[in-house]
Amino acid sequence: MSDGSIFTRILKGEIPGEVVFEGERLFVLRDVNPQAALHLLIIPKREYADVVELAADDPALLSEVVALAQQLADTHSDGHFRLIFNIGANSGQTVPHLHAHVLSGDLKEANLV
Ligand code: DGP
Repeated sequence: MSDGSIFTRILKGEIPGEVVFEGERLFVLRDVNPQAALHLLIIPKREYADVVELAADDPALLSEVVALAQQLADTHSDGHFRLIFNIGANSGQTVPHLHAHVLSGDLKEANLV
């Protein structure tokens, strides 16, 4: 068993989870507790704690996250989406391995923030 985050362990197949996409530096999981018709998590393989750390270290990878979010929304939904990063436990971050929530579907009435 590795000592990676829960997301890393899913990517390695050590625990169950649906890996929707795997690229060189990013992978995508379907959220286990979906808050919208489409709820995916974009996750850098490198275990950044949060998006502030990523933006400081590798802004190009942050741009890749945004572009991938659009691609996923185009492919799996209507191209419209919310991109949410929780930063810190008091914001609701429960997994300290950076992940971008991609939420899509009919979100107008959804109280997600
Ligand atoms: P956050 O609150 O921003 O840290 O979001 C963590 C998300 O991770 C939350 O929406 C649920 C999801 N999650 C937690 N554990 C698992 C898991 O084991 N598998 C999958 N697919 N998602 C998980």
